[in-house]
Amino acid sequence: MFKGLGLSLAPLSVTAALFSLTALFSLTALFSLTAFYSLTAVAGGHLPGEKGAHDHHDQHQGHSSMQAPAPADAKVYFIQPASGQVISGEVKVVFGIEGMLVAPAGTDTPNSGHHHLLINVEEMPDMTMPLPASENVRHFGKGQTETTLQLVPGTHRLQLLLGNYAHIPHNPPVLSEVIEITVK
Ligand SMILES: [Cu+2]
Repeated sequence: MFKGLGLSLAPLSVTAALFSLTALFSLTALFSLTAFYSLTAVAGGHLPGEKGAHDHHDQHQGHSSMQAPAPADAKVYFIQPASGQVISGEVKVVFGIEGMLVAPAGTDTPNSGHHHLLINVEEMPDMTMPLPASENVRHFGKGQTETTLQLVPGTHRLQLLLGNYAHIPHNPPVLSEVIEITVK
């Protein structure tokens, strides 16, 4: 009787085990699908809570549209000093421009910009953003075309970069060659 019960219970246990397994797999499949859809939602569009990603998107679009086009032949260059020049005391720098006009910052005139002088800049700033202002990135937002620098003795690298009315480089950037001078 006991043995008989055992035998008759066995198929039931197998069925139950099979059923459990099936249920487990179904659940796993359902979970995977749900996870997949959630991931797709995140990748496809920003969720309402994803402020950071949304801001970045807006900012990027905003600056691209604020990047003014520049004619292909536009250029900026140093009228003085000459590359390789050795200078005692202050350094007078005169900026040259061709194919574009100098306009003060804040004045949105087509094909115009104002000069920025990059001094010993190791890493170029982001060309799609307003240029930072520092000792190494000097703005001439009043439309100046020359300046006088007090530099410590040694070699220095100078480069000109035009920025539009909002201090954003043009597309393509109007960038001079790098010159190197030595201050005694
Ligand atoms: Cu500027």
